[in-house]
Amino acid sequence: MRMSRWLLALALSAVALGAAAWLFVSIGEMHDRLARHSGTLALVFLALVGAVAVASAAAAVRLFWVLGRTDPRPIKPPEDVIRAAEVQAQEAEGVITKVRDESVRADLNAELATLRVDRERRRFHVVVFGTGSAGKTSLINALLGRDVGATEAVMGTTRHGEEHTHTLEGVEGTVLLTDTPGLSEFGQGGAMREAEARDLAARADLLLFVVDHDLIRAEYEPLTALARQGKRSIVVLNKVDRLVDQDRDAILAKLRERLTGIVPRDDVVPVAAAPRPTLVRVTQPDGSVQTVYDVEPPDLGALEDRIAAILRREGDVLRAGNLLLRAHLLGKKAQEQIAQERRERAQAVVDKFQWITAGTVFTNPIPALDLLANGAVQLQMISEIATVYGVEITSNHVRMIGLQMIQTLLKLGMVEAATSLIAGLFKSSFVGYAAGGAVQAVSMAYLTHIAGQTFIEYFAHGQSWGDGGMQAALVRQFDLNSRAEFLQEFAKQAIARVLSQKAKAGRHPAGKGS
Ligand SMILES: Nc1nc2c(ncn2[C@@H]2O[C@H](COP(=O)(O)OP(=O)(O)OP(=O)(O)O)[C@@H](O)[C@H]2O)c(=O)[nH]1
Ligand SMILES: [Mg+2]
Repeated sequence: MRMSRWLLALALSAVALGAAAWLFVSIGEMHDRLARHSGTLALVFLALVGAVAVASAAAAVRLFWVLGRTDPRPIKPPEDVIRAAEVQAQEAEGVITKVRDESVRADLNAELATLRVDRERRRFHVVVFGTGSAGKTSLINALLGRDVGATEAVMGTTRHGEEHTHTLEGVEGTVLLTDTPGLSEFGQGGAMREAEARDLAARADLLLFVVDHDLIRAEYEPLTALARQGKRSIVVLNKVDRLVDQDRDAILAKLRERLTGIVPRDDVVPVAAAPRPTLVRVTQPDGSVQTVYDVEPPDLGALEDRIAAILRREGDVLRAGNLLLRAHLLGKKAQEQIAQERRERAQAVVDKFQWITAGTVFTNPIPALDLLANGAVQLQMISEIATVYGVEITSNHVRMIGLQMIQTLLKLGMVEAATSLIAGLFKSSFVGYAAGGAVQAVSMAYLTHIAGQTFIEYFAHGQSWGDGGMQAALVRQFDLNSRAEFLQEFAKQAIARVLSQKAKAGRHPAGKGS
């Protein structure tokens, strides 16, 4: 693009030079003719021509200067993006304080601190990303000029993201180069490493997507997804030392064509991060011929220029936009952690009450309907789940939704359904325990479990039952919790609990007596 503009400027200069010569001769003739009439007129004419010439020359110089400047002016980031990033970071900070797990909270706070340092200092996060063995670590080693990471022919050499500080000529500020594990690795942990790599890529200010051939599907999909989300990316065709010029150009052309509209042509660049040594024959001064390994230095010129040009021009915009995105992602991560912690605590509440129910029914077998109608256990469970979700709920409200739940369970025939499901299970798997109140105890515990799960969903979704109201929510939970393996495990645990309670109850009087 720039090349063609230069050629055009040169062609125009040649035309202009010809025209100038012709003009010069004409001006001379005109001057002589005027001088014959009046010397003053001739002088005025010359002065006018001189002024026009100076103005044209100034315009031409300016044009060349604009064309010749290596970079257009840097783009300033919009103020509102910077402010929005600040607001998001503050919101994230508020959410993080509610995280209970100390080590997770410390990690989130560390991420927030990094975010704030990145805002104060000019630091660019450049993440090197791509399939296994494309040469990501080799590229980082070459950029840094020293070996910071192991490189191997096999995939899966880099196991975790690693950050290295780098300075780049012509770029004001620090570049933080992040190495990532490869995409689409097979075997254990490959998928987890890929998830980590994608996570790091999502947070990059600038992405270096390394490939060592034309794009495969496993590369095209993440690259285009990231680029479409607005992630600034340079596609690096590595290992070009292995290719003859013609093949290198063909692959570059193909990459550019496939990425039309996704990655600009100038941002697809060839490099050789770690050229393979070649055997060459050298003639010694004594005339003998020796074969030695010739080690070529890395060839990164095009890439370094491109990174510098992008960071100089768009660096601040990229940084601002990305600070906003990272603050948003951080807030979301903290929210997810809180949701998970609450779910775990709420789950523990439900577990506690389902086993209390099992124990109560087992020791004094009362009809299911009586237990439901009494409902004290269920009401207590609702209050405790509400507390986990930080919801203030009146005892009247608790009673109301508790009653509504019992009515819906009855209306849907879930008491019978649960009892027959459990009875069937006892007949087939727990024959010895079928006597006494075991079936009823387990059935009631199971119903408490279903009701508890439904209440967890209700509070987790801001006190909403979702589409179809409480009835649909209950049916969903019944479906989710009626798998044979789950029921089997549930019944096994329930039996163990009631038996141990019974054993304890049996031991007590004896203990007192002795
Ligand atoms: N011929 C040639 N080989 C290269 C070049 N760059 C890297 N390699 C080789 O490619 C292999 C993989 O390089 P790595 O840098 O480990 O690749 P990686 O992408 O970090 O791999 P993982 O960490 O496993 O994802 C090594 O054997 C390197 O020597 C290059 O420019 N030319
Ligand atoms: Mg690596």
